[in-house]
Amino acid sequence: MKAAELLVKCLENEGVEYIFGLPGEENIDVMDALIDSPIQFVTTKHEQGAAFIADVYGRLTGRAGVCMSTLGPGATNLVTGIADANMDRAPVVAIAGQGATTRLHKESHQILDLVELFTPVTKYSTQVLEPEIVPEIVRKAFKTSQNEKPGCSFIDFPENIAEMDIPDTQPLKVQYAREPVAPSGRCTKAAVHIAESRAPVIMVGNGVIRSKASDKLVHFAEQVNIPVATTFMAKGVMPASHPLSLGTIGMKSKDFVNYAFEAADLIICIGVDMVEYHPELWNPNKDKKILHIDRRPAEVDQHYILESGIIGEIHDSLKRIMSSLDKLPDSPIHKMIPIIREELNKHKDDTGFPIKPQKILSDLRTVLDAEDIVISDVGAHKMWIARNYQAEAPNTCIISNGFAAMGIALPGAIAAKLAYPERKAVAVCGDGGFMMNNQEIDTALRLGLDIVILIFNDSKYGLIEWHQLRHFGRATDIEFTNPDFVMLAESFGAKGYRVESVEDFIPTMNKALNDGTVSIVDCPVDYAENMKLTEQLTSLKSLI
Ligand SMILES: Cc1ncc(C[n+]2csc(CCOP(=O)(O)OP(=O)(O)O)c2C)c(N)n1
Ligand SMILES: [Mg+2]
Repeated sequence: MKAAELLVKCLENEGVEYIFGLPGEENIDVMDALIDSPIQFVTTKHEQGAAFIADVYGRLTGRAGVCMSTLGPGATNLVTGIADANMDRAPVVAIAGQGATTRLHKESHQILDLVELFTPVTKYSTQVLEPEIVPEIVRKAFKTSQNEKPGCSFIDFPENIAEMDIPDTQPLKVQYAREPVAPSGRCTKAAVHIAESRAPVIMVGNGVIRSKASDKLVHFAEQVNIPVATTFMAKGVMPASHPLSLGTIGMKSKDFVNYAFEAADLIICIGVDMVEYHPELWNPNKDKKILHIDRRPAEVDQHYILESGIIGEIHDSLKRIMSSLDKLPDSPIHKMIPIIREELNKHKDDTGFPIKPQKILSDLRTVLDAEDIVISDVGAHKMWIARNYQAEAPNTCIISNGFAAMGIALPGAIAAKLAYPERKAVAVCGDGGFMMNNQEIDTALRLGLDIVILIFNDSKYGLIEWHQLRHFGRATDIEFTNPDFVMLAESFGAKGYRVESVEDFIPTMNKALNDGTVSIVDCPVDYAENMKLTEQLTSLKSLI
C-alpha cells in the first residue's frame, strides 16, 4: 500500500466520517486514496471554511473534526480556523500536503515551513518523514487534540512520502485515557468553604460541556441552592429559564450579572477557562475567595488566586462536594435573579423598525425548539446573543469566545447540521462576518443541508463602531456597502428574504426554517441600542 492509503486507513480507524477541505497538487495521493474509503470528503470554497466546519464539528461532537489543504497558500488559509479551534478548545486535526522532502531545504515554489507556521496555533505540529510512522503520527494527533483541554493537531504530509509504498501496516488501537478523580480531602475542604460562605455564586465554563457534566451541574446548583452564571461558551448548561439562572457573564462592561459577582464572597468556577473572560473584570480588588473545579489546574493570574483547586473529573467532584453539603439559605444574590430576568426580557414586545437586537433574539427563541442550534458570528450581534439569547440546553448556542474570529457562523451551521441532522441550525451573522465566508453557501447546497442564515444588517462593522463611540465619542472607517442579500442567495440557488417590518420577522423565519434548503434572512437591525446599553450600564449603580 501507499503511505497515503495508510493515512486514510488510520483516519478510518479513528472513526472519521468527514474531511473538509480543498484538493491541491500536493495532496492528490490522499485524495485518490479517499475514493476507496467510506470517509466523505467535503469540498469547500475556501480552506478557512473547511477549518471552521471542522472546528464547530469538533466542538459539538467532542471528536476531532478533520480538515485538509494543499501546501503553501492552501495551508495559510487554514490558519485562522485552526487558531479559532485551538483557542476555543475544539478538537481538530488538520492535514496539509507539502512539497517533496528533496526541496524543503531551499527556496522553492510554494514552500513554507508549515510545522513552524502551525506551532503557535496547535497543541501538536509535525511532519511525516517516513511512511512507517504514519500510524503513530495519526494516533498521536487525535489523542493530543481530543485530550482535555482539546485543541488542534497539524500533520504536514510531503508528496514524495505520500506516494511511497509500504508493506501492509495496521493503524494503532484507539485508547482513551481515564480522567483521574480529585482527592477526597479537596472535595471535603471545598464543601467547608461553600458551607461557610455568606453569598456564593457559581460561574460555569465550557469545560462542563466538554465533560458532559451539565445535568450534574444543574443538580448541584439546585441541591446547594446557589445561583449560576454561565460564560458565553457555556450558554445553556444552566437553562436560561431555570429559577437559579443569572444569565451569561462575559461582557467587558459591567452588566447586570456583574452585580451578583460584586455581592458574592465566594466564586465557584466550574470548567471555566480564562481565555473567555479575564478574572480582573470580576475580581478587580482580588478579594473574592475562589474555588476552581476543573480537570486541569488553573492558569496563573494575579486576580485568580485560589482558596482551593479541585482537579479531577468534574461530574465526580460535584457529586462528592454535594454529598457533604446541606441546602444553603437564599442570599442577597437570589433577589437579583428576577431583576436580571426582567432586563433580559425587555423589548420583547417592541414594535420599532429597524428591529432592536433584543427583539430579534426574543423572536428567534420563539421560532426555535430547545434543542435547535444557533451559531453566532463575531460582532455586536454576538454580544447581544451572548447576553440576551435564552439557551435552554448545552451546545445549542455556539459562540467563539476564545479566538473570536469573524466568519465562523455559516461554516459552523454546516457542521451543526452534519452532526445533528434532525435539529434546525441558524447561523446568526453580522453583514461583515457573513461576507467573509458567504461562498460556503454553495458547500451547504451541495450537501443538501437546510440552514438559515440570519443577517443583522447595519452596513457597518457594528461592534467596532460601538467601541470607537465608547472610547472616543466618534467613529471612523466602519461603513461598507452590502450586496442585495436576496439576489445573492438566489444567485447561489438558495432562498432569500428581506424582513420589511417587525411583524414580518417571525413569519419570515418560519418560512425560511421550513424551506428545506439554505435560506438567507436579511434583517435590518437597530444598533442605536448598542450605545443605549452602554449608557444604561454606566448609570446603573446597584440592582437591589
Ligand atoms: C477575522 C476577524 N477580523 C477582525 C475582527 C475584529 N472585529 C470584531 S467584530 C468586528 C466587526 C463585525 O462586523 P459585522 O460582522 O458586520 O457584525 P456587527 O458588529 O455589525 O454585528 C471586527 C472587525 C475579528 N474578530 N475577526
Ligand atoms: Mg454589521
